[in-house]
Amino acid sequence: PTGYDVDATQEKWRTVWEKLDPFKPADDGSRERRYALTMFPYPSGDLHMGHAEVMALHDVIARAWWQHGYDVLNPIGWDSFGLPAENAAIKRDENPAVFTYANIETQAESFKRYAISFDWSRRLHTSDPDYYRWTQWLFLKFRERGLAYRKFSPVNWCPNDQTVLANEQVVNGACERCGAAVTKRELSQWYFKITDYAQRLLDDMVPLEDSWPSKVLAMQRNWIGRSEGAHVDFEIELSDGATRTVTVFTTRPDTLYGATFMVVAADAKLADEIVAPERREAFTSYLEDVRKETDIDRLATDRPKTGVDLGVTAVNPVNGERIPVWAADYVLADYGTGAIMAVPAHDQRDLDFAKQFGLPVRRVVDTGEPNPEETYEATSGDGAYVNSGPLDGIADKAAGIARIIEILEERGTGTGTVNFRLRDWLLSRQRYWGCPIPIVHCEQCGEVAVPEDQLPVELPDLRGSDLKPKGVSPLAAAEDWVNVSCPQCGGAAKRDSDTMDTFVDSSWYFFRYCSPQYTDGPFDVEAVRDWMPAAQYVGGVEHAILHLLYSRFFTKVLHDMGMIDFVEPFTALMNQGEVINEGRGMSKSLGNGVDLGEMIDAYGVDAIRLTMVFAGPPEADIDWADMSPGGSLKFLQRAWRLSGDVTAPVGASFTEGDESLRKVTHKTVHDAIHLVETYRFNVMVARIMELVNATRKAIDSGCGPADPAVREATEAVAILLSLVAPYTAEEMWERLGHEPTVARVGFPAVDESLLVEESVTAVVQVQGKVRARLEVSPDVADADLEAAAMADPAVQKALEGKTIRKVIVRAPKLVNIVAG
Ligand code: ANZ
Ligand code: ZN
Repeated sequence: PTGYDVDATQEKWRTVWEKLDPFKPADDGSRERRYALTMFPYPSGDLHMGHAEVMALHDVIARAWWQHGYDVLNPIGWDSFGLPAENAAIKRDENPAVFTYANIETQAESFKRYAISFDWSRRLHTSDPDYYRWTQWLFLKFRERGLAYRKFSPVNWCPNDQTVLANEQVVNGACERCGAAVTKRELSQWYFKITDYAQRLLDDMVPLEDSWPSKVLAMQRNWIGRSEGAHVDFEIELSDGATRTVTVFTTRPDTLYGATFMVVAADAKLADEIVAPERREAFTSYLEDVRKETDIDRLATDRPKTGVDLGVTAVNPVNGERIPVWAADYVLADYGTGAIMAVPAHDQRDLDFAKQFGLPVRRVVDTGEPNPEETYEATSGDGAYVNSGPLDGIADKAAGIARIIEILEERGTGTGTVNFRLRDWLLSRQRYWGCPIPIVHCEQCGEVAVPEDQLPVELPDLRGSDLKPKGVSPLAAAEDWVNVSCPQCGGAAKRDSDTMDTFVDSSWYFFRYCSPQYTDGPFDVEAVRDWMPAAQYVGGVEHAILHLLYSRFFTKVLHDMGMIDFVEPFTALMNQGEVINEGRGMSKSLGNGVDLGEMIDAYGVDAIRLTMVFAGPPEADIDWADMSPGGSLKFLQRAWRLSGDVTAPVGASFTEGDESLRKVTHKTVHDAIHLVETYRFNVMVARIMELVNATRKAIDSGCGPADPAVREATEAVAILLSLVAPYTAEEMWERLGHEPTVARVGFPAVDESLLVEESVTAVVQVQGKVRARLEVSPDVADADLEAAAMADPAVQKALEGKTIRKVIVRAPKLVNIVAG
């Protein structure tokens, strides 16, 4: 009955578009280029509601750029290495590639049906040897620059996935993927030296301030965790009479005179090395307990403090005071130097510890608050120094810190320093389905890089039971693969059997998109110069730290290698909200999942896309239970019907059309363009809806369907709708007598003269004398005009001390006030 056949329309236009290939950039410099990037999917199953949302939002931007006349790069690919495929392969006794590439095909088909304006010719998969060849190449380049190295150290270990995890992949002490409690293991692992870039990763965020979500910037800053302070050297008197220097990191060197004990991380090597023989037993048993705790537990402020006295003494470098040295869990081994000077009066953790073990408290800053020595409430504010020798008399923190650093540096017992929370990026994994590390271990030559002309080091064809986690990489057991001759000496050697974290693959894929078939390097530097940095990146806030930090790091290294001339990969970032249902995240256990395929079958692609875009601001969550895809479909049918009612011919002169409808049309187009640029897509949709209503009214009870303004309005609806509902828009465009594709016809030119709001001058008289002239709309209401007159300062002045007797309003021309 509606006449609009959703399924047939989808079928029809997909075929046409595939032939037209309208979203392949010309890439010849004839138009200004813009790169619209969206976070590439992981190929687990088919697309879901979350993909549908992010892609609908992302595509509004890409399609708007096409309509603006830009040459747009909007590529798609797959982040196709990773654990879930490997786990599935073990269950099915297959190679992970089978599951992976089947899912990729399913998702690609769904993306095509969903009509995202991708350039399909640039499709890439990170698990293709053509791709990972260059991941390996980059690894070797990083290594040449000293930015990839191997070290033996305690690492996070997931006992369930049987692999190490980066710090970033440990969430509240649990594995980010499977939720198992993470333990520590001593292993030799590969790292990227991201810490060399800590300061630049911070500094380069400044220009992103207005174009990245402040939340993401704050999370990155916090993760990098820059602290200014000092290293202070204490001499430790060991029980055998020897001494050794221990350096602490402090952000408050100015409180040095208040240090009443020292604390060393119980699990730091140092503690084990300095503990007095008579304290060793107590220390060892305490250390066993500490090993079981997570960092989160250890830093919690609300749990009772624990620790052991190590039985040795530290000497304060400025006053020679001898203070006891303790081991405790609240000091972390891998932050700062793993040792602190405890200043209980001005640090609550130290104060709690002092109280627990009866250690002295000495105030050295008088902040005007009650004395912490009595209250056991540490004070951390500014104030006058007391009990602090040369600092006494100084009245503020900054000056105090500067002065004590001067003193320490003069005496050679300390230096001002900056400390970062950021750790190097642990990149090796003991799993199969990842990019092999292109290194050979030779007994004679040690670590040897695989020569560039032998890349890629391809994965051997393993399947099922060969892949079962064994604590060492399954690749180590692939004898034929792992045993090679050394590229340097020709002797017997073994390949490195670890694979890379998949975040390595995703740290540079956006460069590859610029020249995906390039064979002389990871990317063609000229293509990257043409397209990058990406003008817009759209994706989930769950990548606020890991992926975005790593990608920024890679970009800086590529810059330093001289391959690119910019330092930040993504000029603007947008984080979409989450699609939830009945107020909660969708999950199998809650039974509230919504199937995207079923939704599309029921309402059509356009109605789902429109619902996603119209739901609210892009960054807000969408509760599907509150959505009305049926309502969206009804609206699309209304819009579609307009295209059948228009009777003015193609090419009719719009300037002869009905002026009031023309004004609505031009104002809508003008505003819609602005609304897209400011990410207010939902408001833009609301405006299109208003234009549809105005056009319907004009047809039914206004200028009628033959008026050129009706054609103009309906064409504008089709063009604007092409950003959100591509099938409906294309169908309308055809019914209006045009050739496909509406997606590339360009935004209608806005006639500025039609945007001017008319106004008339209203005169305000008091006692017959003109006191003010107001510019008002011709259809201003009497009450509004009266209020505007009364608010005018000149009118108020004229009325001072008088009583208003009568107000005569003749909108829009006159307000006459009688007073006395
Ligand atoms: C003395 C002091 C006095 C401190 C005072 C604070 C206040 P952020 O800002 O996080 O860098 N600290 C240093 N290394 C530590 C470790 N490995 N584990 C736990 N705590 C550690 O904090 C730096 C401050 O945290 C340092 O400054 C040190 O305590 C502590 F009134 O030194 B402070
Ligand atoms: Zn060798």
